[in-house]
Amino acid sequence: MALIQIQVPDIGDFDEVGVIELLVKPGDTVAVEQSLITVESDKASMEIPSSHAGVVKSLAVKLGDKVKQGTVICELETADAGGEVQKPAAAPAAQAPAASENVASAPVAAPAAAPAPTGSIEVRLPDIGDFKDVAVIELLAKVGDSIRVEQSLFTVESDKASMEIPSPVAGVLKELKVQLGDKVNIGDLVAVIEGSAPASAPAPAPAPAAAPAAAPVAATPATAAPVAAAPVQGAPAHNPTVAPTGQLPHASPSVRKFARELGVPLAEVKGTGAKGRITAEDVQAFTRAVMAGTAQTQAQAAKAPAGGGTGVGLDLLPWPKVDFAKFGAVERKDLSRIKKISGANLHRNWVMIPHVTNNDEADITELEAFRVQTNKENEKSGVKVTMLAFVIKAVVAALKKFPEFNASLDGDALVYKQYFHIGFAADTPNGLVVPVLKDADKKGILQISAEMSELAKKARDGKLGAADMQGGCFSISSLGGIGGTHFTPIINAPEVAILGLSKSAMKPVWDGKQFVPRLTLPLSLSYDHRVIDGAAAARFNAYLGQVLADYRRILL
Ligand code: CAO
Repeated sequence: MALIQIQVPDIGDFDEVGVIELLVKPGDTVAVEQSLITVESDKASMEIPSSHAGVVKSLAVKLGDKVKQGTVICELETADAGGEVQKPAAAPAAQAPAASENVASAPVAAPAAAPAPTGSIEVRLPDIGDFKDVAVIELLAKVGDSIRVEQSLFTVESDKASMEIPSPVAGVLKELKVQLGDKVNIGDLVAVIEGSAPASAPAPAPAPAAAPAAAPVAATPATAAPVAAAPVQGAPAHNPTVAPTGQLPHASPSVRKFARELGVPLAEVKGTGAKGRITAEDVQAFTRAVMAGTAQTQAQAAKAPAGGGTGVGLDLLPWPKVDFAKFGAVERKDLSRIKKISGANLHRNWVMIPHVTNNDEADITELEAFRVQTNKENEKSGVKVTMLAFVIKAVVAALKKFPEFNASLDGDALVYKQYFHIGFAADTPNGLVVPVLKDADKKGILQISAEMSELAKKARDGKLGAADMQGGCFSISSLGGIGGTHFTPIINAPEVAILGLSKSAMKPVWDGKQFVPRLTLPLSLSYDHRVIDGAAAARFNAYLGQVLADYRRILL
């Protein structure tokens, strides 16, 4: 075991660069080459990797610190036996473009110090360290732009660093030879500039990388003088004709990579780091918000329905955070798996479907008498008939009469189903599930009752398979065995309606001459108002009531 100090290696002429991200914390185990911190100048950001493997004992830098070569980043406990202080190896190639060993001491001829070239000048990618195939991630100038010396032309990015590549000469950009996503290497022709003497060349700036910056890097065509652009620190602000650097989201290469892996459009993420920098946490928060439906990417918004609307989230207040234990004893229990899944579905359906509930009542006096009689006659069969079986069959008749209730929205179209699979909500110890009784139109009341009780048992035993819960056209939620007068059931998307049954009760009903006692079943029909009009819902519910009041109507 040895305790060693990891220092900032030679990062070229970068002097006093700011620490913008801490990528490890005490206690973390780091591998060789694993990034420890991210530093940033105004033209480049780079991650500084560890020269050794070990466990971080303490961090010697904090956000906002300025560091340079030799600054201690952290203390690492390594398996090596060795000295107390271990100098970092010469900056690894992958570390940063600016980190080639010879940079700091190399006599760099700053482009602005050279005589201003004229005519067509080929700009080639300078030596940016041992980088191979770095990606062009942002174009900062376009053909026809007037370019100043050291004005950034485009940004490249490796997995550890991103940097802007400035023009070594002033002039008009005649050709930009790179496109977004291109992979470039040292010596690649990246632009052609029609040279002109700059009105006032900026003072020579130290070039952090590119020792051979001023040297021709490839065969020189007779007509054009090749010049390698050098990444320059401290270059002047951009020309207003150039797309502002701000268009490129301000984030470190690792955060960009993270965002790319998740498919997060970084330009839409709000940065909460220093100077609006996007952190990994920002990307995570954005992803969470999109997944929760409280935010939308621009691409999602563009796909919004023809009706228009920005469709951007609900932008609600955050959920209240209360320390309940402050007010009394509490016990915390995780939600069951079923509750988590059904909760997410119910939430989506409630938020996305414009629900309206039509309440009505059915006179089931005769039907109940028939049900009781049927159960008596079938006592030995072991199959108990409940009102729900009759309602399922009556619902099938109503679906046949009002086909838009047996449909699903698919974009701007309505898909009408020619089968009749009816889901029913079943209360289980672990939460709500909705098994689906298939082809209810082809089955009699006894068969429906038998299958329903089989499915309800499977539900309670947690044995329902996925197929048992798929293919539903319309759902029924019956609370009749429990109580209540009316309620608002939530539609089970992509269905367009659901029927809620409450407890039937004897009520006095006026028959034209007198009040008579009638068994009355409350019907609560929630419907998707995008598909079903209020009048249609009232007709559906009224028809259902008529069928339940006189079951012979099913035969008509
Ligand atoms: N009015 C009065 N009594 C009713 C009734 C109604 N509308 N519906 C059923 N009953 C009676 C039954 O006749 C039965 O009485 P007996 O025990 O005297 O025979 C009793 O209530 C229990 O019925 P049941 O619940 O066993 O049978 P069911 O066919 O009505 O329902 C099932 C089956 C699986 C739907 C039911 O057990 C269930 O889980 N219901 C809850 C559904 C639910 O949670 N919905 C809410 C979803 S939204 O959160």
